[in-house]
Amino acid sequence: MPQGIANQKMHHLPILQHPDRRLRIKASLVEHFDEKLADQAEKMLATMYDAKGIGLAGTQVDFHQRVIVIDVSENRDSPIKLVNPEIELIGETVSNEEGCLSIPGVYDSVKRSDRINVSAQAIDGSALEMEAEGLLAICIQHECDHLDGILFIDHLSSLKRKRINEQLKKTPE
Ligand code: K1U
Ligand code: ZN
Repeated sequence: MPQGIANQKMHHLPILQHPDRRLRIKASLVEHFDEKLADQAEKMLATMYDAKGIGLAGTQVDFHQRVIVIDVSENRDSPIKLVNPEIELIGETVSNEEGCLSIPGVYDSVKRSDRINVSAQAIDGSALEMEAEGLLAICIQHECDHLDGILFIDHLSSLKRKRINEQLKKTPE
């Protein structure tokens, strides 16, 4: 089986890989809450679980509308779907190791707020408010960054980013 098809089956939706320019597109607000949107969110969850991630943003699967999916639970049985999320930072700044399904094999510490307020919409368009802390808060910030075309490596020093990009150029796909 050709490599591309095998990957697609394994992950349901193909995940864009840095430095793909489509990862830099700013996602649009979702305006239509329909079956198509619900189906897209389900596919994103399946893709995230298959890829063993704790989150996934629409941007990463070339869907440029403001949808993110997350599951930070140990049993992988607590999916969260957020549409048009907005966050308010209300915690302390902490350093945490992050990774990204669009930059496999790269992990580094990023400073983020350990507590946030989230205003969003559910997949049916109803309003949703929540407070998040710890890994969930960090993951939501990482995914919201994706919706604005920002990658976690953008939070690192330019020297670190340069080293990572040089390393990625050398690594065969
Ligand atoms: O958006 C993504 O690329 C998914 C990403 C989310 C994320 C991981 C870590 C901190 C913040 C956000 C991943 O799921 S990367 C793979 C992963 O499961 C992981 C990596 C490092 C620490 C914890 C989990
Ligand atoms: Zn990511």
